[in-house]
Amino acid sequence: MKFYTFRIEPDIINTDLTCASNHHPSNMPDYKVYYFNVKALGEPLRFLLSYGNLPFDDIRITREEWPALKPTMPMGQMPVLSVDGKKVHQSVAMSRYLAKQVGLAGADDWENLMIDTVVDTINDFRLKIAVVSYEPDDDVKEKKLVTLNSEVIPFYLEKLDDIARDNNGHMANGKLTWADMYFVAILDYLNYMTKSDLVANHPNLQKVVDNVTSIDSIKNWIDKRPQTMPMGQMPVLEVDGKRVHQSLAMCRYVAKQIGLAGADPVEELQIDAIVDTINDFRLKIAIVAYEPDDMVKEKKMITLTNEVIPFYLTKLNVIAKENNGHLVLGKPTWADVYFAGILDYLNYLTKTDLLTNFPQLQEVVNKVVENENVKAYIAKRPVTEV
Ligand SMILES: N[C@@H](CCC(=O)N[C@@H](CS)C(=O)NCC(=O)O)C(=O)O
Repeated sequence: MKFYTFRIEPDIINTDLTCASNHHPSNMPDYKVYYFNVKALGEPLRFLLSYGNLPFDDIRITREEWPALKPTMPMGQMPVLSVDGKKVHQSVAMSRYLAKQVGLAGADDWENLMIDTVVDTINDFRLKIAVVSYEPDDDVKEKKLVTLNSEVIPFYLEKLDDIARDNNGHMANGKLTWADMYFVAILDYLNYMTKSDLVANHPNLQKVVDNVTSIDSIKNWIDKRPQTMPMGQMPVLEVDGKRVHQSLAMCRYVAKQIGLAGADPVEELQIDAIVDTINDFRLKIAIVAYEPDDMVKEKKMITLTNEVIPFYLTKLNVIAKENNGHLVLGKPTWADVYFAGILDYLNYLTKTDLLTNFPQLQEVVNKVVENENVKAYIAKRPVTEV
């Protein structure tokens, strides 16, 4: 029999889209986990590899990198596990495989069936939560949340808690298996989507969590794993150990600490309106800059360059003129700092010097970067492309 191997520029994109599976891992395989910088579906793989003390590259892909990498993944999704360079997918299938490598599979077909039934149930539960959590229409979501919270969640938790009780603090077979790892690894994601602590009133499920998190290798992994962000995204500001997110909310807060917020609610509103306008502008640029389809991008670029950019810059330039070289209230506010701070990024995205023909806006930026403290920060900050 002849096996055909299809490869797309393996040296460049480092992927192996082998159709016939004649690939067998070595005795000490080189493992790589590809996923976003969140726990979610990637965490069971990281738990299992850590449990077995199997070294792995924990590759975390940013949203910006993803469009280019997507076509190199077997089904255009992650998590993906690379075993000696062979990329495999499907988080549950990969977990089942890794469990065999680290001694957490069942001892026979029956035990494996018990594990599979509970893992598939956890996954049904996850999907029922996700369908509501990711519902884009607020009214529909509100309705769906009622059923989720009053029926679906209690039903699953009660059943799963009974299973954990009957299995002595485990999810199957009365002993530690990958079903326990899967449940505990994915629990943070379920808690995040439901904005709750799902095991709080389910002592047997809490016991499963305790059993897994008290294993030394898991404890080590939890201690050393990257702290993922409240929304899996950055920037994040840490204030006395408390992490907060959303760049505008954080800037608004910091502005209050340094006297650059408005003097009263009306002034605050005026600042917010300008900052939100700058952000609308940024998003309109980003949507074109990150468009993955070249033809579409070219078309969008025409409107962006001929209409959107001149419209925003002309408006903002008039505002800067009326406000004496500031963006609002005729005095320094965090709107000026926000604009000056984000300008390099906008120039990078548009591959231009946006302010060339907008002297009043340039004056806003000059005033910010000539501030002694800002100047000192710029002089010492790391040099980056963006
Ligand atoms: N059934 C798959 C689902 C994988 C999946 O939904 N991956 C999502 C992230 S959790 C993804 O890659 N989304 C990005 C995309 O589809 O472009 C699994 O369990 O691995």
